[in-house]
Amino acid sequence: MKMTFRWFGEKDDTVTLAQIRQIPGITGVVGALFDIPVGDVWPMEDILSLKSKVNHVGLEMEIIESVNIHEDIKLGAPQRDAYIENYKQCIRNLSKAGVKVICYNFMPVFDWLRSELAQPLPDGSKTMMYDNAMVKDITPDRLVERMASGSEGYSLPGWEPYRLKELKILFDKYKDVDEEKLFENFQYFLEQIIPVCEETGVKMAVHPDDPPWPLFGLPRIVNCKENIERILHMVDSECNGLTLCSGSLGSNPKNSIPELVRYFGGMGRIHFAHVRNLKFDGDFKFSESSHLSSDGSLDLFEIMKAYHDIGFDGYIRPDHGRMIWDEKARPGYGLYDRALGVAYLNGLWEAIGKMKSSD
Ligand code: DNO
Repeated sequence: MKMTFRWFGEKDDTVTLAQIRQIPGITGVVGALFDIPVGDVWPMEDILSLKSKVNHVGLEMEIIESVNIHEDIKLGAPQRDAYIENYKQCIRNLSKAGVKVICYNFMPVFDWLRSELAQPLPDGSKTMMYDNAMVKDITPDRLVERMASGSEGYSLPGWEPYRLKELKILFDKYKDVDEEKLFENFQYFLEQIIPVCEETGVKMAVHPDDPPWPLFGLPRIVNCKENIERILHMVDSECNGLTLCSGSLGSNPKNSIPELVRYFGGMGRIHFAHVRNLKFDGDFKFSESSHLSSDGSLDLFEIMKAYHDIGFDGYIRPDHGRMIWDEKARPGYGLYDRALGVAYLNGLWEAIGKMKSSD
C-alpha cells in the first residue's frame, strides 16, 4: 500500500507540506485545486505548480481528491455534454502531470454531511457527528449555514458557498431525478469518460455517499455492495473503480467493510482506501472516533487484514481525525489525530505482514 495524506493547499490548510513529510511512512499527498469552479477545466499550469510544490518536499502527487462533477451531469441536463468534455480534458491534463487516480463522488447537491462539526468528547477532544433526528428537523439552507459557521472559517469541500447559493433552484431540478434516473445519468457519464481514462491510464475511484442514505429527499446510490457492483459493471473497466471509505459505508452497520474490501479488492477495483473508525450512537446516529479499534465500532485490524490478504498495493490515507491537543484546523483535517492514524495503520500493516511471514 502507498500511504498518503490529504492536503488542501497553502491557502486552505493549517497543515504544511513540511509537516506531512515528517509523518513516518508517507509517500504522497492527495491534492486538489480548490479555486477552480466545479465544471471548469483544471489548467495545466495550476496542476503543475501544485505538483512541483509537493515534489519539492520529496512527496508524490499521484492522486487527486476530488475533481467534482457538475450538477448538470448528475441531473442529466442538456448542458451536460459540455461539462463532460471539460471533465475529459481535466483527466488528460492530470494524466500529463503524472496523476494516476482521481477520487470523485456522485452525490446530488451535497457532499459529506454531519450535524455537528465539533462535538466535545469525554477526553476533551472534539469530533464530528451525525444525528438523523437533527437533520430531519432542519431545512437544507439552515444546515448549510450551520456547516459554514462551524467550519473554523474554511469553506468545506462540497459545501462551497458559491455552489450552494442556489439551493432552492437545485432542489427543484432534482424533483424528477429518482434513484434509477441517477443511475442512468451516472452510466452516461462513465460511458463518456472511461475511454479517456483507458487512453491515459488514469483510474477513476468513486467515493461512497456519506452518510450512505438519502437526504432531504435527494437520491443517493453509492451506498451498498449491490449498488456499487452495479456501478462498476455499468462500464466494465479497471478504470471504473472505487474509493473504499470505511467511515462512509461503515456508518450503515449492514455494510461489512472487511467483506467489501475482499469483494471489490478481489475484482481489482479498489484504487484508493480511506480508513477511519466511527462509533454507532444509535440508529442513523454516529460520531467519529479515533482510528483505534477499541475507541469505535469498526475493527481496524480486520479491515487492514482484508487489505493485506488481497495484496492491496493502491493508495491509502487515514481519514478524518478529531481535534486534539487544542489544534485549530479545518474540521476532520487537522494534523495530529490523522498523523496518529497513519502511525496506527502502519503498525497494523507491519504486524499483519510479519505474523504471516512467521507462520
Ligand atoms: C470527506 C471526504 C469527501 C470526499 C469526496 C470525494 O471528508 O471524504 O469530501 O473527498 O466525497 O469526492
